[in-house]
Amino acid sequence: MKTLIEFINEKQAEVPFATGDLTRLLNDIGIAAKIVHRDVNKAGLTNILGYEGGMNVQGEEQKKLDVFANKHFTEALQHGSQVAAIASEENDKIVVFDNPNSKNGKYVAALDPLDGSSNIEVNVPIGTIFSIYRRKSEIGEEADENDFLQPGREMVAAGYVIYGSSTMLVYSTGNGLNAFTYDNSVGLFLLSHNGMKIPEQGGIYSINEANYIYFPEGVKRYIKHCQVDDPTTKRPYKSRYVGSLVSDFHRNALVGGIFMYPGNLKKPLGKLRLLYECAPMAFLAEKGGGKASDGFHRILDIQPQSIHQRSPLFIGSKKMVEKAEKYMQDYSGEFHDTIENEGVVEV
Ligand code: P6P
Repeated sequence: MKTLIEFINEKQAEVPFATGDLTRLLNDIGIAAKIVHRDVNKAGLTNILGYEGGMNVQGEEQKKLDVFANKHFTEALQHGSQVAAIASEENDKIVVFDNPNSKNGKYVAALDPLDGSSNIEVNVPIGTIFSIYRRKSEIGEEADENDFLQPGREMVAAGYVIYGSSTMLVYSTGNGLNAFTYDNSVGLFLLSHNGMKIPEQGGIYSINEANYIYFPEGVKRYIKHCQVDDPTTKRPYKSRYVGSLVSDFHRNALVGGIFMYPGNLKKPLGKLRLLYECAPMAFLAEKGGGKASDGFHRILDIQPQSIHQRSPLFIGSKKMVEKAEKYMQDYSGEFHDTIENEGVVEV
């Protein structure tokens, strides 16, 4: 079995002029993941469940584990000094690391430290999402918000940790998608899926149908397309919805499927955040042969206007995303202009 570090070092050897900074950065993320795994895994036994008492930029009450995860991933990235600043779901503004070494960091990181934290109390899988960009500001200077306002295609690495029946770290540095399963007995992430490929077609659709009456017509018709009884196209598909992006994505990445969090008439850009949820998952989807769009625009081509900007998300098996996009274009074309008026700019 190959450890995460052995694998990263091996891959670094394949990348010309790799300096090892990204390797150290990914190693630091692996360490923070182990710390969060330890406490997520025994959350029921320790005083780590419940509310921290604060409110994050999402207007959501912060869970103790949200703050705990944010602290450990932030410290891991600051300690490593490859990262000059981070943007996090849990922080209103970017956090610029002002220690001398971090100012020389080549990268910035966008984080959702603990996505799906509302599921913690009921033992449903939750996850950490991270993405790494080369900074645009001068090395040696303090990083700034512009370092984060890059289209997702500029990402140099992205990944997620899923704290589920097993804890797994899935990441890509641009060449394929690889997954490591945490072995508690040795305290190591071991390579379990080398070169994950997202099936082009799947049999699962994943969407919160409680919002059905507000969905665009194209989404309503695509849902009905999934439910049609047509064995020749293996429909009806199964409906599966965990309510945790990382978990819903991970299942579809392994067995095929589509996850949708569309915009609706009340919230045209939906709920999910472009920078630290949609873009990293889109990067991973594409590296695994899948697809990700907002119904009209490739997620990785959208130019973020702000670090907490929202985006509709259709992600997973390529053919299923393309089918959903076709329904959006045929029945909800007006939505294209609506979301561009909300600030969606494709570059
Ligand atoms: P809803 C979790 O709160 C999250 O940010 C994602 O992980 C998940 O996909 C989505 O929100 C679930 O939202 O509105 O269906 O509860």
